[in-house]
Amino acid sequence: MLTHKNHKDSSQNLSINEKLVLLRKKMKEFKIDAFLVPHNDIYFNEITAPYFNRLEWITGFTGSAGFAIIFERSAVIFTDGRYSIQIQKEVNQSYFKIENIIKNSPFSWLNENIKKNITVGFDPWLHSVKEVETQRNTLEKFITLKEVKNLIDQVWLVKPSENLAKPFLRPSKLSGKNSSEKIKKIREQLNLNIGDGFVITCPDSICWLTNMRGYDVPNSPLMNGYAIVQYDHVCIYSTKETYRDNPIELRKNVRLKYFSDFFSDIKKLTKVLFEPATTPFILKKKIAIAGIKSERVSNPISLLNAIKNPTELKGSIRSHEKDGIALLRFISWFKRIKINQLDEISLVTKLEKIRKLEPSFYYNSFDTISAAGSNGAITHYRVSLKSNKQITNSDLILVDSGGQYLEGTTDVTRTLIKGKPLSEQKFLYTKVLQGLICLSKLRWPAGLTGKELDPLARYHLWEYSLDYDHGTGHGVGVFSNVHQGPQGITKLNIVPLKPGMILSIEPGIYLEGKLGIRLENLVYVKKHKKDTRQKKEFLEFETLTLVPFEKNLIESKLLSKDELNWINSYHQNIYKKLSPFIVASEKSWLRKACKKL
Ligand SMILES: [Mn+2]
Repeated sequence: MLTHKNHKDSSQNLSINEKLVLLRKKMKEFKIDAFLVPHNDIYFNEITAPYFNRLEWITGFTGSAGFAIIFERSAVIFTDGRYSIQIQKEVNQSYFKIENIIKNSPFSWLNENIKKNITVGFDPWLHSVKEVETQRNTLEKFITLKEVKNLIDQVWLVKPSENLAKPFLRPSKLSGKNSSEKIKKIREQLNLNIGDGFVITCPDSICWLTNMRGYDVPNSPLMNGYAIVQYDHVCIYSTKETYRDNPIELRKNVRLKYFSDFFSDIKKLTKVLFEPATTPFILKKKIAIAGIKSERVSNPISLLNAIKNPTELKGSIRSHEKDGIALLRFISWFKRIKINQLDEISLVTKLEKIRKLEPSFYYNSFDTISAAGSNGAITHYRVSLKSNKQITNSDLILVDSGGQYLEGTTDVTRTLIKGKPLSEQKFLYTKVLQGLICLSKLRWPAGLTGKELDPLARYHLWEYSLDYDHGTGHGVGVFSNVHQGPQGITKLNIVPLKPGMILSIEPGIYLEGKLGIRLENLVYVKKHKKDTRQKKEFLEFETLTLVPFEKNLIESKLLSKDELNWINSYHQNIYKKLSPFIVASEKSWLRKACKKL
């Protein structure tokens, strides 16, 4: 599903400068001095449908995380370390100043840089209740936040269509729990009485609760919509015109209505419950106007959704077997084919073609990253016709990709080489691999968080004053978002790891202008057997990903005996799991790839 996006808006034929002129005219009309443009849509999706890509439209930046502030005469755009090289290539710096969002958030930037009275406009659908309230308290007195219509929409006249498709039901035999059981659980956790309504504006939570999926979000099988959970049923609200005056019953306890009914149905509730961090500010305003009782809660679904039940884990395991077969076909093709026929795009196309052979594969879980040589240093590089690089024998090739299978979601990174590697390439690859092994074989006392595990994946790099500018791992859904919270292995994540959670382990090393190496497996958390002496509960990871590492890049003499044993048994397990499903020629390739080191 790789789309080579055209950064020029051909339909309206406007340059970035012309768009900024139009927007600034509107800002004047609405009497604001600045306008906030976040990346997210009204559902706070990470990957947004083209219809919602306002940040891209006004700045040219295509990354999945960003935020711009447009002033009367200047503008500033923020993103994180993953996109620091990409943003310089995509965004014209004579119009936009570029800032690192981790070092300086947009609001602290405003506090530091604005020294006069200004009014900053924002779209109340795109900023959460918590964000607006916090910022109103922390911003300097002379900076006023003012709700306005989305001004980009006022000037972006030829938008791509919203393209909403009919959702589909996912059988309970794949989800492990039916929607009635899930609704009951939410009712109990939130103490919902008849007449109370819990508002959810997050598609991932809605789809989990109702065992339903859709086609509205690129790379994630989700349906866009808001929902109200009541005592014994859920009502979903979609902007799809078909449901106007024509609500449907999706399941016995799941209704689907048109979006305009959302606020009128809220008015009928005795009490509204919502999570401030993920609910758009507009909701708070509407509740206040209607004078309804409200209560702030944390969304119980995010944790329930993160802890996979045995059926969901079984599905994820199955999807990783299917993906392992696709990857073994891809890597063996890469090794076989003549080098002059290889460029970055050909890898992307071939891998997708191979994955598509599996009937339960829907589409890629994100745009494949295929990066040769120096392009590998651009952490979230996405190849375009312009950047496409021919592959040479000496290049390290970083391929980060994943699939959405009906059974589960995958995400895997391997770094490959065609020719004979240099000793520096082998050294760095092995250091990254040691980080992955260290976490993969770790056992830890129950209760630890991702923040506490993160340094272990960096230990072998830190020893040589090397590091990477991204988290070590993220939570992963089951036939849902490839990035799914609340768990994660990062410097900031303080969610205790619990059995059933799926995470990635993906350390890397990047040398700008030279190379990029990343290795990524998905794992899930499970209980480790108790020791009889202390009887303390310990946890460990079980690896899901079944893809051999690049043997040519492993410097065995740098590995301890334990690390060698880990790799050997990992490879042995791949062969055991995949060989029943593949033909003789594939078996013999895999046998070699998994041979003992
Ligand atoms: Mn990943």
